[in-house]
Amino acid sequence: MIAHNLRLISPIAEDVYAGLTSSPRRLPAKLFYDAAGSALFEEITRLPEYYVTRTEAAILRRHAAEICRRAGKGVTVIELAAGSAEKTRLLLAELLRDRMSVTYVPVDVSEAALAAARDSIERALPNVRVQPVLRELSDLRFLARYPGPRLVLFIGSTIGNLEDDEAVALLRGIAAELGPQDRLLLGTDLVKDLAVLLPAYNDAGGVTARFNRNQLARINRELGGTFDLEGFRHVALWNAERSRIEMHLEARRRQSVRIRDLGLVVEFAAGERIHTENSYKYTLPRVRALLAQAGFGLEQSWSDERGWYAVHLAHIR
Ligand code: AVI
Repeated sequence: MIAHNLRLISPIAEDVYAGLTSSPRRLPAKLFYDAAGSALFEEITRLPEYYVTRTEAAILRRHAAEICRRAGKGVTVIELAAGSAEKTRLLLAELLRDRMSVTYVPVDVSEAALAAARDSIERALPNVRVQPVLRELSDLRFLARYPGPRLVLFIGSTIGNLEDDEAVALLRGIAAELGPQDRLLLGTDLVKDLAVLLPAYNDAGGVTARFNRNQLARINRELGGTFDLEGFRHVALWNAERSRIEMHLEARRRQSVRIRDLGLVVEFAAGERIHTENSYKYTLPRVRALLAQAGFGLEQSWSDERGWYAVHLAHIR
């Protein structure tokens, strides 16, 4: 089957075909975020083990005034991979202290997440004009449509789900659209004790396992797959060499899965894994280096007392 045919079948067909026929097998993390996966991710953000969201929110709450002062008064706020935009409210509320209205542009691949973001922001902050944009982050030229000064948010540790070269390419794409008045606010998770890291990706209630398996459920729903979800074990491990948490789905037994719309049968050996996600954990020098490679200078970083997470304000150089 040839690639352009696959694209016609479904937007996920090409990635699924390429990933499941590669060795080792893999599926791209963006496959998590259909409506069901986005809802599961929201559940993850509220788990006691998942410190990421809570820690970032605390940093934003504590430093909102300074972040907004440095970003400038009249900014348009554009949030990449916005999700439910829960934490962004803290910044928008702060901006509204000095202004009658703020324009907020959440950008995401999930229509459901954008609708939820719009509803919750409009309900909580009626003076915020929400202008959702449904798209992937591969082409950022649309940023030029919005009046400056702009504050581009890439928070939630989303950068951690990208490889370094992808992260730098994305940051470069942002930098290319920004002027000297504009700012980037970047949220990064930091390297920490494994006793904290591992449970965050393997919670006792099994929500992360369901989130992981939703990739298989989605293939069943959208491409006529026959994955038995219970036939795959959720695996989260720390790769010290690469400084990342990896998530995999491991076949509990030998099995054969048919994916009708791809005309594909995949044979899994017992113990064979599908690599579904990387979540990189950074140090401050590494963040500074990534930003520098993309043409950004670091203006200020804020962290929590335990040094688990950091938020960075950057400008183009
Ligand atoms: C969206 N992203 C930052 C999450 C993370 O922590 O890497 C996705 C996630 N995967 C498992 N739990 C949460």
